[in-house]
Amino acid sequence: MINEKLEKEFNIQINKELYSEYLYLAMKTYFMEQNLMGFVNWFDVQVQEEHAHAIGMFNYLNERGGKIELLPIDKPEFSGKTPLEIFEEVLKHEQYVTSRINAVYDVAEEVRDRAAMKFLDWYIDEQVEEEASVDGVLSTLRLIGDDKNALLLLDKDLATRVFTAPVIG
Ligand code: OFO
Repeated sequence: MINEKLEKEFNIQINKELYSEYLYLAMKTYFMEQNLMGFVNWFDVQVQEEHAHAIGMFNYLNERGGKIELLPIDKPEFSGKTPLEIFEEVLKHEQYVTSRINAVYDVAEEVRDRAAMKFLDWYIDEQVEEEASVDGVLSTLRLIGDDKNALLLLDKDLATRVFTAPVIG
């Protein structure tokens, strides 16, 4: 049976992952409007990844005998008006999610739940990858500046991103 405090943290984190899915779905609409279909693909993959992150936690909490409580998902908000500004927000969001995962881990450590700590290691590694992948796109967007042709080349590149269902835990 999972500790109650940790159960609460898992439920909050399931909600954060579902919010991430929602946020990236919202951001995708900006790129749909711009007809930047490679970026749209990038966000499609991101949406699927966030869903997998949420379900991974959902399944784990259930496996540990925890009570799943689905919390309300906030309306996704972003204010970026350019690809660069949007990716700056994506990076900020991923940094926030990293801090959230660390907070869940801290509670697992506090209640000495070694199995949960081991499970959360996957998410800690995943956040390193998430931040690096977003940072990569962001650096390219900074180099591109106002060059439309270079932006189209990046769009073409992002069209190649493929979703691979992760094996979590
Ligand atoms: Fe779930 O990694 Fe992004 O938010």
